[in-house]
Order: sequence, then C-alpha cells, then structure tokens
Amino acid sequence: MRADHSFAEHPHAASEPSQSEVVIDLEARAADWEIAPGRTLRCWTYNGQVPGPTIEARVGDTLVVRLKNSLDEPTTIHFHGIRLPSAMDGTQVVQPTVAPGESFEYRFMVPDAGTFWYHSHHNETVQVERGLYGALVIRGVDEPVVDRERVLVLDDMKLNRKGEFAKFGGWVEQHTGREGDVRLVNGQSEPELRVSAGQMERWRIVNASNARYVRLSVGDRRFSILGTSGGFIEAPVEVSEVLLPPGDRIDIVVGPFAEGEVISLDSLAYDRHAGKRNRERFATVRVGTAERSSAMIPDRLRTIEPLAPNNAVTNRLVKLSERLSIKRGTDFLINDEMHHTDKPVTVGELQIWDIENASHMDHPFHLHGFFFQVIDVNGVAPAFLAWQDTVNVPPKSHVRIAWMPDDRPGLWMYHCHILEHHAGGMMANFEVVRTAETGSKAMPSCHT
Ligand SMILES: [Cu+2]
Repeated sequence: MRADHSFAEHPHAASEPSQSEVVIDLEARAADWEIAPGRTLRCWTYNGQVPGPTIEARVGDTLVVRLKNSLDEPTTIHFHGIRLPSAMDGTQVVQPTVAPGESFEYRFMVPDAGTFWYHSHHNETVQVERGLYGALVIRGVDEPVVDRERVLVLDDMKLNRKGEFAKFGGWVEQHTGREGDVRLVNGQSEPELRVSAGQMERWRIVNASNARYVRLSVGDRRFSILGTSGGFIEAPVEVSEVLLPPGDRIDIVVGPFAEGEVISLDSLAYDRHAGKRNRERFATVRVGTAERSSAMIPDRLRTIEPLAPNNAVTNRLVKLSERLSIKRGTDFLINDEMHHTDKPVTVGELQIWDIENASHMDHPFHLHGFFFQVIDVNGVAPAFLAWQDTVNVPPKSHVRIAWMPDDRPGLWMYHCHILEHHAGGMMANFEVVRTAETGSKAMPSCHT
C-alpha cells in the first residue's frame, strides 16, 4: 500500500476561526508496507499505512480521533505539541492503555496553528519504530500563500539482512538509541520528490525517528524558516541548514529552483556524542518545467511577546544525567532518579526552568501539552524568538526555558525524545494544580 502525503495548495484560507468537528478513525494494525518498489516490510500502522494518515484541521476545530487497537499488544496515542486537556494526552498516567480489540475516543479542541504529529505513547521504542506515527497539521486563519505544501515525515529504520526489523540491539542500542540505515520520507526509502521550477513550496517537516538527529540541508541551498514546533516565528529567517532532533518539527519555504536541477535532501554530518553520522540522503528533489508562481510570503508572520526577561530567575532545575547499571546497561535520570516525579506547578505561575545536561551526549527535551520559549543556551539568547515543545540540550550544557501553565490542571510529563532514553528512565511526571484564586477561568491565550 502507498499513500500520497503531499497535498496541493490551500488558497482558500478561512477568514474566521473554524468550529467544526473533524472525525478520524485510526486503526492500529500490522500491515505489509512497501518502503520501496518491490520492497515490503511488516510494519505496525495506522490504517495500513506508514506514516498514518495526515490529520488536518483548522484552529478552533474539535478533533475526534477514534482509535481501534487491532495490534496484539496495548497502545495509546499522544498528540505531540497540541495544547489539549491532560486527560487526552495519551500517556499512561492519564488513561488506561487501550487493550487489543478495544477502542478509545480522543476528543479535544485544537487551539494553535502549526505542524504537530501523533504517535504511540506505549512501548514506544518498538511501536514508533515499526511505524505508529503520523503528521497533524493545524491551519490558522491567515496562512501564507505558497504554490504547494507538503508534509515530509522523516524516519529511519533498522532492518536486518532479510529486510525485516532488526531485533533489539542490547546495551549499545539502549545507551545510544536506535538508529537505522534505511532512511524514509513519508514511509518511502529515499524517494524522489518532483517540484516545478519557479515555484515556492512550503514543507512541514517532522522528525519521527527514535534517536536520529537530522541536520537538514536542502542541497546546501538557502531556505526560509517559517515556524518551529510551536507554530510561526515572527518573521521568516533565511538559513542553509537546521537541526531537527527526534520529535521536533520545522516549517520551511523552499525555492524557487531552476528547471533540471537535482537537489539532495540530506542530513549533514552530526555528532551527538553517541555515534557520529556522516552526510546522508533522505530524498532527491527533481526540478521539472517551470510553472507560474503565486506565492506570497509576508515579511511578518506574527508577534511573539517574550514570556520572561533575559535576567529571569530560574525556579526549577531539571538535570539530565546517566549512570551505568549492571542489570540494565545505562540508567537515564532526571534529577538523579529514573522515572522521576517532579514537584507540581501552579496555574498562572511563570516557570523558568534550567535544563542541565550533565551527561556526555545530546538529549532532546520534550514538554507535553505546553509551549515554551528558550531564554538562553549556556547564557546565549537564541537567534530568534520561538514557541516550541522540543529543544536539543547539548552535553554539559544548560538550556533555560520559560513557560506558562495555563488553566489545564492534571498530570503532565516531560522527557527525552530519544525513545530508548525515555524508556530507560529519562522522564518525569508532574502535576499542574490550581490555586483557590485560579478557579476555573478559561484557557488564557499565553500564545497568540
Ligand atoms: Cu536522551
């Protein structure tokens, strides 16, 4: 089976927030999936395809995702990046796992435009590796006009000589995370993308890998960043590469290209201090005949108010570290504890967290359910202001973030998004609690 994960332009942007209900049935089931012509792999899929269907909705819509579990083991779905109620977050602290043969209905409003994704949040090292993930695109009322939009979901798979999923790689894989040599874009091994000369395309890129960092290059050409994991930045930023750790997304505009160009969509060499990768190809872009362009990328995309001053005082330390374990290989720790329970946070109280990576390798920090702003990395402010839910924390470094717990009390989680590290203990549960004054006021827009 194959599916087309690209879609044509969306020129008819809504002028008002939508309030429709978008209903999607997702059946988690094993299926044969063709990763290249004639090359089929037994995957775990949503609706028989890898990635699962791209879910599309508009800001203000209510998303109803009806999960049916036809796997032989329990599963759940996490909607990565969506500011939803705690009960819909898909973790095992907020819902029982969905047993084989059972169903579960997720229902929540989508308040923010951006490029998000959904994936299994149970036995993730296996379930996500085998294909249980998909993109989730939420459109706002005022989207830039582009000639074409594509969703590119990147992944890598580790296969054995028979072309089946390789078995768990023991202590080494538990330590470094699982990386494979089969690189996929939208479930296809190093596919060809055809673009028209003279046009500008918007690419929403998701890194769904267990552990691979993608240092994205579009044939070493310049491209513009429109948004990060938390939606638009303030103004397009031109770059020639961007680092996407596991779990992260980037929204870019590429082109125009010239007819006949062949461009390699690559991950540049990157050393995350757990195995260095050389430059590797994810896809080949072939530029065909010229088409007229009607793309209009505005100079300003939105305004982002800084949540905290640069001299904001840290009110929580989150220390990421590891230690050797004779029983398990490597234990991954938050504040010196595996599967940590962190202190509650109170609705409306600004959080300034210092995420310290005391280990020798990179870890991508992911906060469930809330966006944060990076204040500084080792004391240096980032190049541009952004909302995000995932940030890379380099070894022996400090990343300070600011975030505001809006009125969505309940149990939440943060963790390293290298799935083997998450499973190995580098995660924490914490509660968002109300004070008496907080009452039950509506969700404020901490995020415009
Ligand atoms: Cu990690």
